[in-house]
Amino acid sequence: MSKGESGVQPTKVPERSVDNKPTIYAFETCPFCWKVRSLLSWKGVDYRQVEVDPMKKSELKWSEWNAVPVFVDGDGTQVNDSNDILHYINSNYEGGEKFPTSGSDGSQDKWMDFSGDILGKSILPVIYNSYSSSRKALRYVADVESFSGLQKWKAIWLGGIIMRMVGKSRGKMFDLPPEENLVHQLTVLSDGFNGDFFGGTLPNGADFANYGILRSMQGLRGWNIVESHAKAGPWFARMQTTTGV
Ligand SMILES: N[C@@H](CCC(=O)N[C@@H](CS)C(=O)NCC(=O)O)C(=O)O
Repeated sequence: MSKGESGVQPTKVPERSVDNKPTIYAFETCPFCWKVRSLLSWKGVDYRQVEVDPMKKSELKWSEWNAVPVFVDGDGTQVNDSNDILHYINSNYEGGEKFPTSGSDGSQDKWMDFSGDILGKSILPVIYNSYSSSRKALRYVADVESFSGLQKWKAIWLGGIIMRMVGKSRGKMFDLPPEENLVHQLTVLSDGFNGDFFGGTLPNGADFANYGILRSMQGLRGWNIVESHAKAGPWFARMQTTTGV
């Protein structure tokens, strides 16, 4: 559980924006971070990513909010929590059509909440289904140049054990077994599509939020479930083409 407040923070932290560019503090495999990355890419924003050590989170020690993503704009504005960050970027950046603001479209709000409350929790027991699939998901750290050898080892081996436990506990939230539950939740998700996207002919906040969650799974255990889903699979492909990530 994160301390601190979600949303736009009262104090600016310009020293935390890399090269004075919009900067996202993230883990490569974090589903919530992919939500933000997909919107930034769709808008064509030139941004920087600081890879946070998933075990110690040392790169985030300066922030009271100690979960990723944290967004720091070029002027130092700090925004916490993925849905708040999506709304901040939507309101403050040009490029692409703007989607409804928070609270102004009940359906968009509902599906944005679904991304974290249900879909984000449904993918974890599928990806982190065994110690070996958990280590596979964490193997990306081997390529992070800023991490030491020991950090990489800990992230893969200790992180693998922790994520396996997290996967198990998230699995208990649902009645169905993990794979069947994911299929079911993708079918529930598809009910929200309004033509090509949740937003109709263009993606809205619900599209970026749910796409990001699923994008974090691409190439990992269970990815075939998303790819082969009759409605969510083609929607995912449309979102990938549209966002370019
Ligand atoms: N509600 C937050 C959830 C963020 C979250 O749970 N991030 C995970 C990574 S996927 C995290 O930082 N976990 C580490 C921790 O909370 O200590 C959001 O939507 O941004």
